[in-house]
Amino acid sequence: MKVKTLGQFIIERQSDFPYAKGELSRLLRDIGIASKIVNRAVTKAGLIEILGETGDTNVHGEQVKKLDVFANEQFIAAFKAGGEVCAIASEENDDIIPIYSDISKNAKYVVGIDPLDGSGNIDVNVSVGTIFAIYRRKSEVDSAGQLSDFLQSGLKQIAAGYVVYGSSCMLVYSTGRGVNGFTLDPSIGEFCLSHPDIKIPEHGKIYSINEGNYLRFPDGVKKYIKYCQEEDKSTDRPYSSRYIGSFVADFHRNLMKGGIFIYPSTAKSPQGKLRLLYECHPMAFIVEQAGGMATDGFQRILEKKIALLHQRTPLFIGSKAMVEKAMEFMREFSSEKV
Ligand code: P6P
Repeated sequence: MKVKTLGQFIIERQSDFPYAKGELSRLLRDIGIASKIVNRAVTKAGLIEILGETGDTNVHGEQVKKLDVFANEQFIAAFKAGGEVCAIASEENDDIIPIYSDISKNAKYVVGIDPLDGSGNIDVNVSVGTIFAIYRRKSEVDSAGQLSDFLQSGLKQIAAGYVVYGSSCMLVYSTGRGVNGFTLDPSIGEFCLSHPDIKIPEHGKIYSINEGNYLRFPDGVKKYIKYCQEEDKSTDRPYSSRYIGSFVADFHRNLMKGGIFIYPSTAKSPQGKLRLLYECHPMAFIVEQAGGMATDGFQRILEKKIALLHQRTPLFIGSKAMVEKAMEFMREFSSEKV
């Protein structure tokens, strides 16, 4: 098969954006560059003394791993050097990172990013990932971006994607015209188109949820889990339970094979654990572009109101028929609105 690099693909698809003068293309290129640098560090993490903890905790009170810090620095540096971004909202930073310089004074975009999701798994060699959401700024150009540029509906995303640092390094993104996956070919240092026009199967046989929290789940979630475990050959049940504890890896597997990932509200996390801006919005954008569905159990993720930078939300995401079934149980047994 003729190799098509990410750069060639972006230029080929540039005609999809007649009004864009290449800014989005350059922004996606910048993300690709930072991802390659992070991948190199992730694959060597055990060897270059970058493991272990910095001893700091991030805004969510979680132990910060050195690779978290490194990944965050790489993406921030790439966006600053690329000149297309006027502000960044990162899972690793309490507040937004405004960007204003000679090369970014006409920057049109802001980026929400989780630079290294699942970082608790780094030391045990489980796949981790980067998740990003790209919005057009609302504030005037020729100034740094502002908080209001990030508090937009998920429907306003102009692009979203993720990188999974696993058995191979894959970049999967959408600009609203389908979902395409690129695999890094280390021999040439390029992301090459490997999964054109990704579609998630309407039905799947995998459910992904941390059943350790079972006793604290809403009744609708408990009922859905039992539904997944019942014997019913006509609907391919019982399903298989697959949960790595690394959202990007769990999401990617289900996108490829079909399945549902659920992180519901629990007693410990009444609003769920995952963040709306830079985890749920981008993954909801992607899954819908691939024919799937993403809700908080009651409402479409992309239509939820966002009021806080690090706002959390319960998340039900994956194959459309499975998310719809789970929502039936939520309506019947957990009618409270989240
Ligand atoms: P739990 C990793 O810390 C993360 O943010 C996601 O990548 C993952 O899906 C989730 O938390 C796992 O959380 O509570 O099941 O360990």
